[in-house]
Amino acid sequence: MKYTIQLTVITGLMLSIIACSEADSTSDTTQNPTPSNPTTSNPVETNPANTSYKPTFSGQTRVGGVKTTTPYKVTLLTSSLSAPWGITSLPDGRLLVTEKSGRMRIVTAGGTVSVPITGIPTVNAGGQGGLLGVCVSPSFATDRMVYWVFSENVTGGTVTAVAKGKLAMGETAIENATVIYRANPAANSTLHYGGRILFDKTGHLLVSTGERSNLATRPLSQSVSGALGKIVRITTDGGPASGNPTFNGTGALPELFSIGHRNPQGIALHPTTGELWQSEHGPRGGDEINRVLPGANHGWPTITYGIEYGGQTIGSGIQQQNGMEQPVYYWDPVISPSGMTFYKGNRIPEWQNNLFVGALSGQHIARLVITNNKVTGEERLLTSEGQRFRDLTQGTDGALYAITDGGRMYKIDKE
Ligand SMILES: [Ca+2]
Repeated sequence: MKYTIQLTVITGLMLSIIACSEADSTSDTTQNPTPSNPTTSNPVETNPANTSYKPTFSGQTRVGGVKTTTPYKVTLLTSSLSAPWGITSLPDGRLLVTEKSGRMRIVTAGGTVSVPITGIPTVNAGGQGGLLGVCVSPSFATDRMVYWVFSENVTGGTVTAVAKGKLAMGETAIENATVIYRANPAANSTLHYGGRILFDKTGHLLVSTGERSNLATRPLSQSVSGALGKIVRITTDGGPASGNPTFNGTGALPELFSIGHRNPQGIALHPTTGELWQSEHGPRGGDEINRVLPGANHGWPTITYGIEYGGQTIGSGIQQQNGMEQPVYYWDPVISPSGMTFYKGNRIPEWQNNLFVGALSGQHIARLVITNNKVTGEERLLTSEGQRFRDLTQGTDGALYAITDGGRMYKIDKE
């Protein structure tokens, strides 16, 4: 089976088209492969693992590789963004993008980048912080409301904060920006903010927070009285949403949806089940994909498949414990999974309900085939671009749009 990737660079003029083809002897015999029955070959990861830990179940890591058979086209729309961090689709087909330093911009589906949008509260852009994830109201076409996550300076350090505001008609400003939620306690750290946000099916916000990456705050992932290392579910005014799970423990916060996370930088709702899925930066060898049900404890830092970056064991060095959820999938070595989305389009039918995850250190987009809540195939896309993929979304046109730390936005669509 041969397929062609065209890389089109658009800078007002079409400058170049680079075409390449690749022989794939493993897929020749399968016509119209379905997402639930991919033709798999050797795992895409070929480097040695960092640990000798064993997966809890078959298919929890290094599943067979798959290869997209539909010819698809990769278009570089722009290289002029500055450290974009979050991307979401607007109803008219344009993309709303955050930049780490504290700006938002609107990018057309053709790659034209707007002036910065003003009116956004100051962010602390040090370290891993800044203007982070973004989403818009389900009724954005009429209410024009934007919701975003950022790292905020507060007494005692910084917090992961959530704000909202209305995109003014001229699209050059956010009006009445208001901070609606802060993930306390503050920490003297500029790392592990989490930072993704989306609307669930009930009109409430799901937000991921990190454990702030120091040994003092790390255990707070397991504390129900603090909001670090959690998924929280809040109203559009920032209060705890109705129907949240109840966690046992003194001072349990009513906004908690799940606990035991390290640094979750990707969240998405499964297209058919509606359940929340999540990507999480783990320690060395312990990056995870999780299916996050309400009330769940995802284990950090008690259980993990990784070790400290210095090589030491974490905690008791255990990978399972009663009452703690197993990741659906993990990567060792890590790929640094960031923003992610399920593909719901019909442009490339074999991608239906697949999970696409941006990889930072991995410098690719991971395509995960998921069958009955298990990963059954893995592919690495855009590996030749040399980019740290920070976030991606599906456009209203059914294409995927991805942003990179290097300031690029790509469109990935049927040829
Ligand atoms: Ca975990």
